[in-house]
Amino acid sequence: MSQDLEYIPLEDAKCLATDILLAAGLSEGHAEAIAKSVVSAQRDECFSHGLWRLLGCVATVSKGKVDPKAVPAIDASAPGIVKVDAKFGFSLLAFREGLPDLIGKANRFGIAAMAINHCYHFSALWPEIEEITEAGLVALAMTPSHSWVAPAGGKKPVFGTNPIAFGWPRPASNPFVFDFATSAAARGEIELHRRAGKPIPLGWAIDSDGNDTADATKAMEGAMLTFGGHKGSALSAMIELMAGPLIADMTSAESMAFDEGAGVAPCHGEIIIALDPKVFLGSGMEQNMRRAEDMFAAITSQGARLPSQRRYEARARNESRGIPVQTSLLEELKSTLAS
Ligand code: NDP
Ligand code: PYC
Repeated sequence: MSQDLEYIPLEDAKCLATDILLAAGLSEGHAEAIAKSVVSAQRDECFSHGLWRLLGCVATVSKGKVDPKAVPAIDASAPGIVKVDAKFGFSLLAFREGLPDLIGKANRFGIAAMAINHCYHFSALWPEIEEITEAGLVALAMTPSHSWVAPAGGKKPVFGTNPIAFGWPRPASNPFVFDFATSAAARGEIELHRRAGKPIPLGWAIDSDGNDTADATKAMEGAMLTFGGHKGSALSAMIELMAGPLIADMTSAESMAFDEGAGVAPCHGEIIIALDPKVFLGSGMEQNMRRAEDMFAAITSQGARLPSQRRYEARARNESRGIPVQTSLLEELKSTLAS
């Protein structure tokens, strides 16, 4: 597959993504919410959750799994909880619809959680985290996926690639944000290696006989591995529990069974927790936010980088020069409009 890159204006990328999603049959709300996420990821050079994901969205719709026009229903009746039933639509519109209540409750009670249920989920979590830090809140989000990942010490998939993301608002800088899969790499990374015909690093996955593999196809047929051995494994289990049974939604294994071999986006829940430092700290807000800045300075002053720094640099670069897209991917995306 050609790795040649083209740089396309941000607005063109948004229009292309929206057109593809509308042509696939998604409602305007879903198309806008999805386009915003995948274009942001492409802009920030997070390619595993960028424009390429549109192909998966189109397949998820064409296989009749997702409701492309689902209207999320919000229940904000409990004090610190917002429940959003995505009604088997994609997750991003449900997040957008529930966000004002999540922020309002966090401002009021100091802490609030949003449970999104019955959603097809394929996106990076940091765009959601950034929307919460923009409101001055600390944020934590997590979600299961499909059971592709073996627990540490085992060889059979139980967990999803289960991302966890955290954000801390900073008065004079981009927020501190990290967002990573609890597998050694996101499945999207392995898929991109497969598409490019490249080997994957050892330690990411085992083949179906339980042997280490650098072959992306064999890795996808076998089992992925957790990051950090038992530590990633325990975090992954926590995510299954927090965004599964705690919110009465599917685990990654249940999502895989629900898929019935269609091979489309996972369907499950997501939990997002927001904390308002103003409520925790009151008059101590400024002083304590300064202490956080001291910690960031202790990291960066020795040449270490903060998570998301690479992403923010890519954003600054690409907002003016256009966002990088592989020529072959661009052609593949445009061809979905012709079919
Ligand atoms: P990466 O391993 O690429 O990066 C994870 C995080 O670590 C990023 O915040 C990154 O910041 C930071 N980071 C990387 N290198 C360094 C470094 N040297 N020093 C400090 N920080 C660093 O992510 P993954 O492949 O694990 O995940 C990619 C994406 O996949 C995530 O956005 C995640 O949400 C998504 N995902 C979604 C799933 C879903 O079910 N919806 C499932 C699994 C993953 P930076 O970006 O600046 O490099
Ligand atoms: O890259 O692991 C992944 C993933 C799963 C669901 C969406 N992305």
